[in-house]
This record gives sequence, structure tokens and C-alpha cells, in this order.
Amino acid sequence: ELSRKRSADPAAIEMLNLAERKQYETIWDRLEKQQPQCGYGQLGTCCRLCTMGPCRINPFGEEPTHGVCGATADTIVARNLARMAAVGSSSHSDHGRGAALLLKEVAIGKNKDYRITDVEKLKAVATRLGINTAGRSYLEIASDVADVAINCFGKQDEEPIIFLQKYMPKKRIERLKEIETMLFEKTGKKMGLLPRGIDREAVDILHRTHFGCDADPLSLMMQTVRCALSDGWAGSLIATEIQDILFGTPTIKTVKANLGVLDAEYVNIIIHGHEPILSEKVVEIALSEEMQEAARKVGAKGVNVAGLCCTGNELLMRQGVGIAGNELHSELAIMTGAVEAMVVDVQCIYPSLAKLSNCFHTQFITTNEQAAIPGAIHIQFDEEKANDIARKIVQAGIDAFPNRDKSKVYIPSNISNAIVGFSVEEILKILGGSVAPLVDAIAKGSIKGVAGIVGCNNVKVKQDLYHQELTKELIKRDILVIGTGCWAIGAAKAGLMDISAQGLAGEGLKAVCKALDIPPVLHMGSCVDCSRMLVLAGALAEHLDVDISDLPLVGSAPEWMTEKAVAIGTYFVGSGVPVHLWPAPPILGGPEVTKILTEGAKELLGGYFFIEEGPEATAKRMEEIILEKRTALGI
Ligand code: BF8
Repeated sequence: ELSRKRSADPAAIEMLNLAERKQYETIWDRLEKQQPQCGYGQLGTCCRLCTMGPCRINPFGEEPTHGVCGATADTIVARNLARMAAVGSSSHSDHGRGAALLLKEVAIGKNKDYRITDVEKLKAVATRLGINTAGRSYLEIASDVADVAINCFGKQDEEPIIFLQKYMPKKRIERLKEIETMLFEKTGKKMGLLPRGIDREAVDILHRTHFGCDADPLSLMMQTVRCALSDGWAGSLIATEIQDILFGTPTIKTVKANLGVLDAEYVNIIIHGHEPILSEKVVEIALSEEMQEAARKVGAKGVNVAGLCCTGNELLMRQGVGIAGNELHSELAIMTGAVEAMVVDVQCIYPSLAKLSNCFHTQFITTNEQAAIPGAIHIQFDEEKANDIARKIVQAGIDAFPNRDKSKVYIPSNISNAIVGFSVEEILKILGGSVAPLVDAIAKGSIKGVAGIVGCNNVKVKQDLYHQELTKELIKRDILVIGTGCWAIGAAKAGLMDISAQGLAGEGLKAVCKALDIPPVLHMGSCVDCSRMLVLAGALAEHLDVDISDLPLVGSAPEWMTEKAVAIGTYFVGSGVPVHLWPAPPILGGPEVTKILTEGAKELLGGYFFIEEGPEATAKRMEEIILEKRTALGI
């Protein structure tokens, strides 16, 4: 039946059946209404950058072969992709900026609603950044850390961003410098790869893709890599590091995953979006005795908070809050009829949620000036009044409880256990303080290599199927799987982060996981926490004194859809990691761009993109890449 074609998740299948019966429109229905989707758009050869267009290039080599201005298919494809990466990088990095600015306010005593939770992490970050910690108060240190982070966004000199300088392994920095020099010598064109400022690299792309600027595919792609690197090694990294300082570095814990985390007897508040600055506060206030009591007064047993998407990942990693689902679950969660409030901030929030909430008593609450949605209730969030506003938000959920229509309530019982919280700090702790045991296991071959899987759900791919099957295929081949984002939620829902998943791993990986008492699939956090994977890769490379591109590491985003995923994929490529993508990105209409990203990048950067359809074929290719790297390392 239709629902089974749309999702591999039994809870989603049940809810999709319900949607069909009740005639609730879903994202899957809207995809159908969009068919056939524009072929030019899919190939990337449609240009809307000036009003002489829109222009389209014939993919079969016939006229029109150029845009009105003379742009070729490759120029158009490269400019479009660069803009995608700039938007993705901006989204992650703006998130990081918010964390840095809040840390500063807390450090100087201007914000009293937040505090520094992890002083040990603060000192570790400060030390890494070269900030003096001896004999200073933690607030003084925090103020300096915040200053260094804030400076990464807006500095105007030509030096690489400080966070990148201090976190990226020296060998990789050298390699990027060498490529810059080599490209200049070979082409006479300046093409920089080391990011100078986070904001600057995105603005640079906006400028160079303006009408009549950069038309050179290679130059455009190199700037795309530079901008993406400013995300991975600065914007996202700043978000991760400072959120750890403010809210605590994740530790290993067991959480519940899937729609079964909703409880019909409680006021259910779902937090959806990305920034823990909002979601941490809502959880703190919702779980306070005052709010639990308020919920009891309206006839509920209390307030139950669950997460969705990446803010859900932030909460499960740090607070052990249950996760209701990944991106394609957002409409389905509301359809349970048991959600009193869905509270959102920024990114990955369908505008459709407002209309759908109107079919129920659900309060769909937007909070952020960057994400206002028609039809939603807007409660403006303000960090300086965080406690009061969070109280107002939670109260709005509690007030909605008496309006719940019990006849509409249907919560699928599906729920899985997941062991989560694998920050780099926690991984090192399990390993006894250094990456050496992991390196040994890789050298011996009990673990062949490490695959990082990231990214979204994409309604064009059967929900979670690729995530689940690819993960299983990899662990079966003794490849340790780590990852973030909606993939991680998919893996958690499928039970792949439960200790019992050891049984699905190959003999070598299974033995290592048993010895360490961990699952073979590790949840490393939200999308900005892809930076944790970079830091781990950097630690492995430095331990072996090799470049990241020499390591048996490979990445995949098998159900990706957002521009943020373009930035993530590109910074892994720029850091030396081969990255699989499915669905294909809109580049295939530009043969030169495709060649640069799949072949040229391999030679230059060591990292490159490859496109492959189907979990088994992908796992096979990923294993081959890992084996190729192992052979080159002589192991
Ligand atoms: O922040 S929530 S849909 S974009 S993976 Fe993808 Fe999911 Fe969005 Fe990354 Ni996270």
C-alpha cells in the first residue's frame, strides 16, 4: 500500500494510513502534486540571477547552449551550487553566532537567565585557542573565548579564521595552502581555500555570483569549499563548543525514540528546530515543579517534552529528552492529536505545520524573528527574558490541554531505546583517554574504517530506508558508523543505537563494541555537531601524523535535502573525506563542475563527492574507498 512505499518506519506508516483516512494533507501528497518536477532545476541549469532571464540550457547540446549573458551550463550550475553552500553555511554559522553572543552576555553578567554549565570544557576550549586560563575566573576566560569566536565572524584581515587555525590539523592547513599556491602558479588566478571570516566567505559568494562576476567553474568551486570550511571548522564548531560550555558536554545515556514518546495522559510539548538556547530553556521550565503542578490542575499527569529534528538531537544528547522523530515526522506528530504545543525556532520547519495544527488544538508557536510563519502563534523569544518567555510558551501548551479532542488522539506505540551522547570527549573517555585503542583496532583490521552518515529525510526517498539499510550494510562489513542529524534519529528509531545492534555487526566490530560496551552506531549529535566528527578525524590524523585524507574515513548523506547539507558535504570534502550523496545534487547539467567535484577534488583535496543509488551499492563503494585508504597506509 501507499504508506509502505513512503516510509520504512512503522510508526510513520500507521500515521500515514490515518492521514489518508482523515484526509490530512502531507508532504508526500504535495510532492505528488508537484510532478513532474522541472528537469532544468534538477540538472542545475536554470538561471534566475538577473531579469534578462530566467535562462535555461538545453541538456542535449542543442540550442540554447548559453544564457542571455553568455553563461554556460557549467557557469550556471557552479553559481547555483555556490549559493546553496553559502546559504547552508550561513544557517549553521548564524546559529553559532547566537551561541557566541550569548556566552559573552553571560560572561559579562548581562544575562542572568543562562549560566556556564561546563567549566572544564570552557578551559579546554580556551587552552586550545591559546587563551590564558591560569589564575583567572571562569567568567573572564569565557569572555575571552566569546571574543575569539565573535571575531571569527567579522574580522577583515587575510589570515585564516582562528578557530580553524587552532582546530584543523596542521597537515591539512598546509595542504590547503599548497593547493592555493599551486592553483595560482598553474592558472594565474587567485583561488583561496582557507577561510578569512565566516560572514565574509558567504558574502564573497553572493558577490561573485552576482550578474557579471565569476563565471569560472573551478574558481567558483574553490570559493564554495572555502565558504563551507568556514562553516565546519568555525561556524558549526563554534556552535558545538559554546553550547557544550553553556549547556554541558554530552555524556552517554539511553533515550527513547519515535512517536511513542508522546504520552496521552500528559501535556505534550514538542520542540522542533535547531537552537538549544530556546529548547534547553523550554525543557528546564517545563520540567519545573511549578509547571508540572499547573499541568495537573488542568487534568493532565504533568508536562512531557519531546524533541524533533536537530534541536531534538541537542536535547537528547545533553538532557536525555526523548525524540519524537526526524524531519518527516513533523506533520505526523501533530496528527497524533496529542500535541498541545509545537514550539519552533529556525530551520527545517514546514510552513504547512501552521495549517495542520489548525485541525487540532495544537498551539504551533514560532519564536524567532528569522522564522515567522503565517498562521502560527508568535511568542517572540528574547535571551534576556528567557525564563519568563519560556514560562509563557509552556503555559500556552498547558492551557491547550482541556481543548484536546480525545476522539482524535492516536499515538503509535512504537518506541526504541538508543544509547546516545557520543561527544569526542566521551569517546576518548571510553577509549581510556586517547584515540590510540581506536587506531589500533583499525590497524589490526577489527574495524576496517569509520563511516560518518549525516543529513535529512528527503520525501523523494522512502523515509529512513536508506539510512537504516546503509547503516546495517556498513556495520556488517566491520565499518564503525558515526553520525548526526536526522540520520541519527532514523538510526535511533530503528534500534540501531541499541546495544542489541552489536548482533548486526561483523565479527571484528562486534568484538570491539562488546569490549567497550557500546553500540556499533554512534550518535554524535545535531547537524552543527558534524564538527565533532571533524575534531575526531583531526585527532586520528594528528595521532598518526598523517593528513585526514589518508585515513580510512568516508561520509554519506543518503537522504539529504537542505542547503545546509551541501555545506556539510563540501566541508568534509575540503577536509579530505570522500562523501556519498543521494539524491544527486543539482550539478549533473554541468559536466565540468561534476568532474571537478568528483575527480578534480580527489586529486586536489583528497576528498570528493560520489553519487550512488541504493544502500548496498553505496556500502560496497564506501568499503572499497576504505580499503583503498588502508592499502595506501600499508595496513
Ligand atoms: O540540521 S534537522 S532535515 S538540515 S538533518 Fe536535515 Fe534534519 Fe534539517 Fe541539518 Ni538536522
